[in-house]
Amino acid sequence: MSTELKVVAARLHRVRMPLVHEFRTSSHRKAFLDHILVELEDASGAIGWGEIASPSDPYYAPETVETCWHIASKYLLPAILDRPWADPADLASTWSKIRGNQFAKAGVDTAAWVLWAEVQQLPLATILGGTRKEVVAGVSLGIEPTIDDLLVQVQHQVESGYPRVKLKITHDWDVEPVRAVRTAYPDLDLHVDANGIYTAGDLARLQQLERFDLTMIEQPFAPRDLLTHAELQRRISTPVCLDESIETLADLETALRLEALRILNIKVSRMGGLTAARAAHDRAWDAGVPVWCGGMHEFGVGRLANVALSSLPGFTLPSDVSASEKYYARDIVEPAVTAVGGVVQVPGGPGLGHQLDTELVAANTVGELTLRPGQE
Ligand code: OSB
Ligand code: MG
Repeated sequence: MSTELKVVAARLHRVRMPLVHEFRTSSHRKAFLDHILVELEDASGAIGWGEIASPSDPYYAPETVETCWHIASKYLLPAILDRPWADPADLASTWSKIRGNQFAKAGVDTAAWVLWAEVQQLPLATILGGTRKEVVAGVSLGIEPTIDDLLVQVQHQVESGYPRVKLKITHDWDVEPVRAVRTAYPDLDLHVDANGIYTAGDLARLQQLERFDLTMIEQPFAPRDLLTHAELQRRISTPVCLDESIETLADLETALRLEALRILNIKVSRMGGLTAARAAHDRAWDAGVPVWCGGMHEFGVGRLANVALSSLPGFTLPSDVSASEKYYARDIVEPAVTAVGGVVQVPGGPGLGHQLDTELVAANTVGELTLRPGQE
């Protein structure tokens, strides 16, 4: 479409929401999240929302909520304010000189996509090229105090209908919990995620996981350690999946060349937005690598962007797009995102397809900033 858009006002809202269940990985622990909602307003008055889903601390990626606020308010938003554009990909190219800062970029890029969809009155999934009407969700379960606590969580999620369960693992929480869950659920689609805690010295330990018929082992080694991922993949038949390692298309190219992965986790946040996430999907599709959409405990805005992305044809594995209620007592979108039998409907309405609960957002806002042209 040739409509020209122009962002005439941009707002950042730092919103704090408690998780219904504390979440622990090999690298961090959290009970509440501060995500930054990005609100872009077009000259026509249309609004697009995006979500910067950075964790508070730099343990998953180098960014924090404060660095995202700084980069968005000082660099990303000033670069796009008052600048005519016709396609969200044009906007992302205005900040091509800004290195890294993928989470901050992702929130602004998503808001631009949603604004574009709103102006065209089309669903976000449709303008991305999505083909599915519904997407299959899995759940990601953190490290629990005991194996019995973990089994309670798995039982709850399996009874809710989720067909795939991912378990967070670390040095003292790998073979035993995986054995316990596999014994209780012999046929469950089960995978593990180490968030990069292991090193080359742990290859033999990771090989012990082979016997549990896992769908994949996600990010066993540090993000930049592609060679050890390739070494593990040569030694095991369980597919290695990369998450933290892949922040750019060039990272994906290198990993494919090294045969360091057989499955790709695509996160909108980690790739720096929907434009790059879709490009990663296209490249993986060409390479014959199945993909799924990872999550960062997004609030409703980021969650619906993940659902839209997951409707692209290459997302053939269950994605971390569980229902809102797994994370939040009340989500910031109305209606909340729901899953029936582990299946989430792709919204058919324009933009994100759900309304923002502006009252809840206002009640949970802990910081706000408005930028207009000339006032940056
Ligand atoms: O590695 O996928 C990860 C949450 C925070 C940081 C890293 C990860 C995760 C998850 C959550 O696994 C997935 C979800 O949103 O349900
Ligand atoms: Mg992961």
